[in-house]
Amino acid sequence: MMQRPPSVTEPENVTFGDVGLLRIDHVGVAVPDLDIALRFYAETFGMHCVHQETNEEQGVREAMLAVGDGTGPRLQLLAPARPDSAIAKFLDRNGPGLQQLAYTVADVEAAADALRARGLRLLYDTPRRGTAGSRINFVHPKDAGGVLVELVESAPPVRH
Ligand code: V0V
Repeated sequence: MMQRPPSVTEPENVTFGDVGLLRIDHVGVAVPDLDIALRFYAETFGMHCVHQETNEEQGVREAMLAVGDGTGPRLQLLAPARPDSAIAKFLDRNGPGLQQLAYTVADVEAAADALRARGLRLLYDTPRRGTAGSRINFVHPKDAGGVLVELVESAPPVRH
């Protein structure tokens, strides 16, 4: 007789899908120095940078690295642009390492509302500007199992 795996649970009153997570967008790693980290990831893992920018509001210098054929989730390197930034604080407390897990969503406001309705704290009342014109919000890590969860709505494609 088939036995149900003991790890499978059936949460009650959960409507799957209304948060609208589409896929893992990127994993964010805090690094003290962006240029040194870019060189390390290129020389060690053969990853190449597909986008780089400074986000003044977030106080970060950041780079997106493609993995393999570049169609999957990316690695985001995050270096502090000023000493009072979230990344500087993270580095002071933890040192370099995994800082966030980001999911692609179609509608960041709808995703944030669905998570608020479940009692999770979103860091911003309204979305802020993320990489490459995306709109972003975050779930407080204390409400998401110790993981800083980012929601990313990509910028619409540019029409020529
Ligand atoms: C803090 N904590 C974390 C954490 N940061 N836990 C897991 N992952 C992290 N990244 C824990 C910390 O160890 C404490 O635990 C507790 O949370 C402290 O909470 P708090 O006092 O409320 O907050 P702070 O001051 O430590 O700040 C944490 C938050 C901050 C998450 C609120 O980093 C923030 O606002 N982050 C969102 C913005 C951000 O990360 N920007 C940089 C990436 P104990 O000790 O109490 O147990 S910008 C980006 O991703 C962009 C532009 C993009 O993707 O497009």
